Amino acid sequence: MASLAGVVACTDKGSTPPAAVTPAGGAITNPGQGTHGVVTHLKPGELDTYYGLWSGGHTGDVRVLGLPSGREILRIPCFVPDALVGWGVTNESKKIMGTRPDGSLRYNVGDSHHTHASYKDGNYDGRYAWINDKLNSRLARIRLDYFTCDKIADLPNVQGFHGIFPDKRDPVDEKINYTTRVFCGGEFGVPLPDGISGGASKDRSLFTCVDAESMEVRWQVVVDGNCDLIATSYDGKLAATNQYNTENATHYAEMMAAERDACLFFNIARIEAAVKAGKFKTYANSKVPVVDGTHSANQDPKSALTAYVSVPKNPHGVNATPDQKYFICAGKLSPTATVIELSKVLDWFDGKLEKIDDAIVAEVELGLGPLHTAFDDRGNAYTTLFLDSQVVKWNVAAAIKFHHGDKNAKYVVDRLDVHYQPGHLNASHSETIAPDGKILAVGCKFSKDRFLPVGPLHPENEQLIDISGDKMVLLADHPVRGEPHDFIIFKRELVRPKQVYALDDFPLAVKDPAESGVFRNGKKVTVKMTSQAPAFSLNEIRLKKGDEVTLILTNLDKIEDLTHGFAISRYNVNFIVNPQETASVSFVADKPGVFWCYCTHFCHALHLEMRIRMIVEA
Ligand code: CUK
Ligand code: CUA
Ligand code: CA
Repeated sequence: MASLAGVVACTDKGSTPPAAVTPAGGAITNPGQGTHGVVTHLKPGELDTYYGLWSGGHTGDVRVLGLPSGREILRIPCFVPDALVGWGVTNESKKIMGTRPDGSLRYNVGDSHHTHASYKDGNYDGRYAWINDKLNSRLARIRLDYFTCDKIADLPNVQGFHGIFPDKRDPVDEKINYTTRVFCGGEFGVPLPDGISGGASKDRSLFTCVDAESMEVRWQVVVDGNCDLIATSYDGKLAATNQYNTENATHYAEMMAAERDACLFFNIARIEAAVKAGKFKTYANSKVPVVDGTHSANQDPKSALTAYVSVPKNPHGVNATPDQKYFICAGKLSPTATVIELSKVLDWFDGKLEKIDDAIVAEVELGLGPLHTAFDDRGNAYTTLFLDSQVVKWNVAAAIKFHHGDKNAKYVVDRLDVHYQPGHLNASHSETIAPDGKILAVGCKFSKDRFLPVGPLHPENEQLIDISGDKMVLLADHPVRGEPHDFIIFKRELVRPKQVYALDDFPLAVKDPAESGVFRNGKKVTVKMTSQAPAFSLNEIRLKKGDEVTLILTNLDKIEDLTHGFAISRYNVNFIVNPQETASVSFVADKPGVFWCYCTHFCHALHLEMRIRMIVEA
């Protein structure tokens, strides 16, 4: 009953801090802690103060969490079919996901890692979020007005598409102070049909730019070594990726051969100009312009598209500090974090800094296995230490002082054990100009003994940490289905989701029950139908064996939360229509007989009675 202590202590609405917050679970404490303001246990009916967008990992979706409670509110399917909403079942969702010539889904598995949202004026603007599919090199966009996936882009020429980050503004046009591009890091080298700048058959990784609005692939950059995670600068001028495989190796042992790898910078305005000027090539399988970002082609700083900053062995995450000045590249195989000053990188591109490595303003020891870094509003960074199973809080300014010889500069502020082996972490509005320094979520890869045992597959353990004080305080454990990797946290005021669709947004909408019917054109049959609780507009659907059927269903109910489902027994059809939404499915009526079609979403006292028959004549 230890957790009850947490319940009793948390009687507050969150506006004024309670006298003492007992961490959920009771047993986890950080001795010597005083008052902290984060309440994880909400009273029934209370709403969370933050949204969390969580990558879904193997399920290829985005999970929406309420924070600080950690309650999962929604899953937004993107890359993998979803039986609740009929994602991968309806024609509309299949069109977004992509199909083969026979109409089946091109892919029905995924592996999503990174989710990030669109920016305006350096902060989230609540328009879009994006998520990657590492497995099949796809980028999905979520529109945050409906919390649905509306477009998926396929990246050509790459495998192992890993990191993503939206730009935060345009590098040239003063007026464009919001996200217009999403940058994507291709991790695995693949053979390019006819090479670039020599070495025809050498495997290559590419950095890809996708247009945030159209979701078309705008351009790509061939690089030496690999791409991995991505960071973008607040002025829109720079993007960077950490490189752990500057060796261009195909086996892990060789990937660790070099003592230092790189953080690779991209000069966005110059790349755009090169593409405009026609200085690119294309490969047979796509029309996407590909520019040359290799070392040898970018020796002259004044014309270089890329700059390779040397960082210690096999680095992992790269993150932008909220003061807009630095990128921090975590060491992974090195116990260090490297702080790179962005104005100096720009100086190098202008010919004003002689050596690009002089852009490094600190390289400090943090602990074993540093992976990812988040930020508060007080100049502190929080880095996960995978091997040490810790989060280390460190002060960036003090680290720079220490690096420059001030050995009294104590840059490590605090350490906290987490459970266990953390990968990503993120704090509220961490990578924006407006971090609020309140809560930090940590994605622990191993949960071991933290939850009831359930056989060989353990959940991961997402831990919540209060970072509002000097010391970090562990607040809660949450089991999550594997393997989210990454997430962002933002204030709930940022989005105002719509709860009812607009009929006119659907070209196929059946706007009046009187339009319902079975319309035949030879073998092609269109079924038009509406739903209004507790009935569908047709009592039966009569078909002939072999008919090629498209069934269109519009939900005419206008009330929030009044969703209907439509499932056809033994026909592999099940999807939902939300209020004022239209969806369609196509199938061949290949089995004669009588098949019940019924509402699968509890909508009304007569929900069970909401069913009709489909009669397929032999
Ligand atoms: S990678 Cu998973 S812990 Cu895919 Cu973002 Cu670092
Ligand atoms: Cu309509 Cu249940
Ligand atoms: Ca390496």
